[in-house]
Amino acid sequence: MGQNLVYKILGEHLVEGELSVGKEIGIRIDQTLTQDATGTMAFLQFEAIGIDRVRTRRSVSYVDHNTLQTSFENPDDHRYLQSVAARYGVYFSRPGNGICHQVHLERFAEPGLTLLGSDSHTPTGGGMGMIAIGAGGLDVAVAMGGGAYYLNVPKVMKVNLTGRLDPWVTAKDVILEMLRRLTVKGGVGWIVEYGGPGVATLTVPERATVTNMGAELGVTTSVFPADEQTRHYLIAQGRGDVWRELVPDPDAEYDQVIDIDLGELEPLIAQPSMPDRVVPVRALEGLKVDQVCIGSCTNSSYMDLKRTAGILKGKTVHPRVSMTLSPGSKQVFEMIAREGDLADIIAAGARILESACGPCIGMGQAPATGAISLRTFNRNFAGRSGNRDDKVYLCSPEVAAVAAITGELTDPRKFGDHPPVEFPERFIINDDMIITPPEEGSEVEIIRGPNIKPVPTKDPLPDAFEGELLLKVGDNITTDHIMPAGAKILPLRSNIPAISDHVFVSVDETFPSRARAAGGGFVVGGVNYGQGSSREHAALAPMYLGVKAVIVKNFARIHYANLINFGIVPLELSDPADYDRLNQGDRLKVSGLLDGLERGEVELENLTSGVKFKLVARLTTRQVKILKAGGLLPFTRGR
Ligand code: MIC
Ligand code: SF4
Repeated sequence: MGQNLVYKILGEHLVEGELSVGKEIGIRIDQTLTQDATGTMAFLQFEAIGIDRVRTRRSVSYVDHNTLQTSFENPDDHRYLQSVAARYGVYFSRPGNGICHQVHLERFAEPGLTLLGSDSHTPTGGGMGMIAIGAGGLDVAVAMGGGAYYLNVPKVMKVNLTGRLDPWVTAKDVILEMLRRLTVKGGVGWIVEYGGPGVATLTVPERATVTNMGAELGVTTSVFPADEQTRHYLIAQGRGDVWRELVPDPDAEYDQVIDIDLGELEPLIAQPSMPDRVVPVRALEGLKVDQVCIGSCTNSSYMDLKRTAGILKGKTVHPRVSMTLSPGSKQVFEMIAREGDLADIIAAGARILESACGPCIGMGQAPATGAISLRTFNRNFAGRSGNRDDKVYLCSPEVAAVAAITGELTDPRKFGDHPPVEFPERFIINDDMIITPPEEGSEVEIIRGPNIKPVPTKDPLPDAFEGELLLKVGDNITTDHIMPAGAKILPLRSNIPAISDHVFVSVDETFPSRARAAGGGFVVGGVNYGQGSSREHAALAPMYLGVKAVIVKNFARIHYANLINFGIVPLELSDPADYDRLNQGDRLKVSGLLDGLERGEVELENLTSGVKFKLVARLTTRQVKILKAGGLLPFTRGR
């Protein structure tokens, strides 16, 4: 039986376990990436583990999220990150150099390697033929220390691409089509491998748009083969030497195969406020648009911005519309500047922002009350833009740019000729904004600002605990609900006591004070609980408030691991109907944990109603040990 690409790369990196679906394996991590919003915590944890130098082939620390400096916290964190990188042997990408995923793809990604990143969109690297996975900061800290990364072997879905995209139809439409078919929970437990003759028609940055937004499907990661397109891109990046061909065996097996004919796709758009609410653009034509934001790790590559410029050239942004542009990297920014495209974009009236995440994470550019905002990003979760009642739509740069001119959602195919853009033979290569760490870092002083507080830890797990059901929520709760981001809260990422005042505030403002008053308790939720980002603060801060267990119908992958890493017991309802037998304010007791977690079943008693039932604990032996130790940090230190 032939091997698929996913198992080939996993197999080359296997250090523990066997490649059989559902089984836990440990894999060696070649590269890591961190960013400033998750990185400060990750490096504090790395320091706490107590290893003298990173043991990966390459670790890169990026500053791209918390770039708005309204007070001292963010710049202090940047200084900490720069000094800690030099101390421990990590490459440091300075603020201004661009969004981690875009820069990593350009300068560091290599076919066949593994990459673990403390950001859920790390799978962008799958566009380069690597197994690139998003994880919590603590998992990345362990990997930086040379530890394996553990995951349950996912099933592999082949997406067989045929045909070729029509003009005005883009890679964004490929992933929106995937979201339309599979939904935001459809990918949990899967890796997607793209294949088929259509693959050869997509450039590496286009593939990266697709793998990037695979995160929104809930998949562990997505991967494309490394082929002639990959070689061409690497040569254009001056890195042709790292190319190697990587394709599945001709008789490779998959757990499922689905087909997408690229030639049948049309421009698509995701409606508020979930990335899977996808419809054809033509179905919403005429919708008045107030804001257009182009950028993010999904859609701010060279070609994306060249096409945007081609559409805007000689025109003016519609009077109703406020348009912003955030180039994905300094490389892209410099190239469109030198080639004159930036001038066309400025002349059209776009507001030029720095090369960073910006509006995608609510770092400015919140839409006005009731405004319709069209963004080329990957997430439109309610309130993420900074406005609780926002109406954010997700689409391609082409759809966004055309709407910026017409002031309303327009099928771009009616706009005229698709701007002709050539893929560059050579990108501008200048890595001066990436600081190489010194050979020997032990003398480097680590600079800490006053907002940087130690990582809180937890005691070992008791056999039973009781407490109040503090909050009951529904399906598809995101980490943006649990631990909101945005310009006001992000500066507290390195201060858990302070950030914990914001847990669940967009769902219930009283949550933090009630949790504190009750001395902690339980949270109950529905399906796909914790989807979205990798931010471990969505586990750490509730842990700090005393949340002991989260009981839901099922979990999203990264958040599930983060809960375990911080000693919060993740439990599933064995019968989804039990959800209705739990009410906010009930007093609950979970018992028999020490044995029960190993057996996979614990008992829950609702002390308010007198009802008892079983809860499922879906944990590997290793995860049980971590929970018993009080989390991954005490567990790792203990070893
Ligand atoms: C996001 O897109 O939600 C973020 C901000 O990049 C997060 C990481 C974070 O919360 O810092 C992610 O995707 O993991
Ligand atoms: Fe940054 Fe947005 Fe990408 Fe997250 S999704 S890394 S916030 S650009």
